[in-house]
Amino acid sequence: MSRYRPTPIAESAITPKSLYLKRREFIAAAAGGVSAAALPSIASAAQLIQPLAAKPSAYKVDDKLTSKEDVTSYNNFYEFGTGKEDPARNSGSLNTRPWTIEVGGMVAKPQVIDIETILKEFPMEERVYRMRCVEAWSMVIPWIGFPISALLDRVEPLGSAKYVAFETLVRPEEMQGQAGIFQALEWPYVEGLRLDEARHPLAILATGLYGETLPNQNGAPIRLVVPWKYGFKGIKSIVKITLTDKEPPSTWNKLQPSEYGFYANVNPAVDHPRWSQATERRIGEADGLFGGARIDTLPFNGYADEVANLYAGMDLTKFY
Ligand SMILES: Nc1nc2c(c(=O)[nH]1)N[C@H]1C(S)=C(S)[C@@H](COP(=O)(O)O)O[C@H]1N2
Ligand SMILES: [Mo]
Repeated sequence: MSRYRPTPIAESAITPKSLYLKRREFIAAAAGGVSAAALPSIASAAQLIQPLAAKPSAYKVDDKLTSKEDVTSYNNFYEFGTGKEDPARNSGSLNTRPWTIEVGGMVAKPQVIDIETILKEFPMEERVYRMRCVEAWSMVIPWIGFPISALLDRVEPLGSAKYVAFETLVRPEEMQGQAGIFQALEWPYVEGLRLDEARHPLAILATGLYGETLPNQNGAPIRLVVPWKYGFKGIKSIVKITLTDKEPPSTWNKLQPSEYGFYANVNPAVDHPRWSQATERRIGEADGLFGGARIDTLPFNGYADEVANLYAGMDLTKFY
């Protein structure tokens, strides 16, 4: 395949700078040599994973699927620790029932919707999407979900609403990354989209993958998937959605605005200040020195035909 490239980057090059600086500060402050990596231990409960029926959809890609094993064991979910294996190891403690999402703000019909209602009333589809993390690794994931648009229709956004804000759960008793002295991020994890981006048919709320409900490490019971944007936009374990007229805060943008923009559209032409975005490491594929083949990154992650018109007038050689 012409997209393959033999240009590996070191894993050590991709830890966000502010994070290792914070970690160093923490180590300096901690008396008695407490390890910053040591998270408080929380008893693990069984995960609630069930078969989830979904209609096949026209949304698929030619790329080979990433194995379920890789999709569910190599994750970013800092509420459970900052290591790639931490979420799978630590997220069994999260109780995903009962679970509600509060949908409000600039809407005619604010409501609290139970996850069981969502699973019953929104028709689930399988969507095979590429997922491109800003750290330059990628996967191909068979999600199950439904367009965010369907949920928005239910609450009837007012004409004044221009953005959609999302929030993850805060529950340190069950999320050990929120519990210790070292806190990697400010909680809750927050994200946002422009209303027209959220209304795009590719933007979904995912409730499952590989034919089953979501494992906790992937954002159970419901998370955002916006395949043309860097992975950090795909906020997990959502409890609140708010329609607003102002650009909502975004966790990584707040932490390091020079490195993570609000839009965060996948763009091989605009490098991260500390590494190239021209290529990516496809997890699980042969030949890569760091466990994944190097392939070219595509504009809008390969979804330019569908979404580029959302950004007409924006200079796509610029960082946003
Ligand atoms: N709440 C929350 N959502 C999150 C994150 C996080 O740390 N917390 N990490 C983000 C990042 S950086 C990526 S790449 C994706 C990873 O999704 P996956 O683990 O299902 O592949 O989740 C995103 N959503
Ligand atoms: Mo990411």
